[in-house]
Amino acid sequence: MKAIQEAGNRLLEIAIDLAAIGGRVGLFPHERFDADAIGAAVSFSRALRALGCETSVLVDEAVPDSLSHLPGLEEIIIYEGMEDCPALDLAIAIDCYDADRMGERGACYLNSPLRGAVDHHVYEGEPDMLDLIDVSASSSCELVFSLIWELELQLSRPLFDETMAVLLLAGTITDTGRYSYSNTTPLCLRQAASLLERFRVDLAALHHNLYERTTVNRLQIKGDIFSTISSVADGRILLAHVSRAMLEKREAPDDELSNLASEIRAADDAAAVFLLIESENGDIRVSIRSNSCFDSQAFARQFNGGGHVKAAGMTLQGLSIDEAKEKIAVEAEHWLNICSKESDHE
Ligand SMILES: [Mn+2]
Repeated sequence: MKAIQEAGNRLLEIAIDLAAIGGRVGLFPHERFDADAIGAAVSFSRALRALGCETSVLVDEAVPDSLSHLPGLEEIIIYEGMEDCPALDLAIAIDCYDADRMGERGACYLNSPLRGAVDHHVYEGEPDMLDLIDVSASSSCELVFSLIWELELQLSRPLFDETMAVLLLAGTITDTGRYSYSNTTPLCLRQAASLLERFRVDLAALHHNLYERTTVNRLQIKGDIFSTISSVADGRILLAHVSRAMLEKREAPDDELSNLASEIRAADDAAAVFLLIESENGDIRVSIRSNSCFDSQAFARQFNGGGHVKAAGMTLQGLSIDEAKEKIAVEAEHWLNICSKESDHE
């Protein structure tokens, strides 16, 4: 806990020092950013800019339609190559902790003399001096809220604004499944209360945009995906997939599909759920959701993926969807047997 606090304090000290000289800070949310990654990045960017830093939020791709309702996203820069890489004094990975999850932008991140992170994913190895990684935090937005709150206290001036309020709520709401997953913390609920006290946020509209708004195509692709669900291990492992052909038929984009993995997890007896999404380049992205003893993050790590205990992701290359399913089914059943035995002994 102390190490986490120290990393946060160091990050703030450097930000305050840089602000005094108009220093340049780059924020790097993970590739295929979600509401938490972009919400945390843009909120922190706004706060640092209010302090006096020059800031840039660099992303890989345009804002997906599903997040276009969020405010403040005009400032993000879509990175296409090193010519888009500004000279930086400090680069901060957001909702990830190293260049591996940044695609091409990794080169720009690594180019900065000082590098840090704000993240809540399970990590390997030792965090660096400026890596604020707290796996007990609900979201990166929770961590960014705490950083901005601390800056307000230290500098005795308001820094939060209405845009940040919506962004920080959006990130925490989605990462906690509307404050319903086991990662929901008392702190993130207090933070939500504080934002609602200070700013006018249309919570109903935000929830509608994040959870209810849909299109006929999306409903159809959801039906298509659910109809592919197959089960192994007596229904304790569920697998579903979506191929490019399925997406093309419905003219549906492939963002936000990982939410469907969470929906599948609600099936009675499901201990582990795998949703396989075929990427444009043929790679298969796998969203993993689990209940019970199944550790999604540890499972994903053996395929170079990562995430959290109950929600993780990984990418498989050089396999067809069927081959990938087969491989995962065998491996997952093995894992489930081991962890079920271990938890029986406890
Ligand atoms: Mn997150």
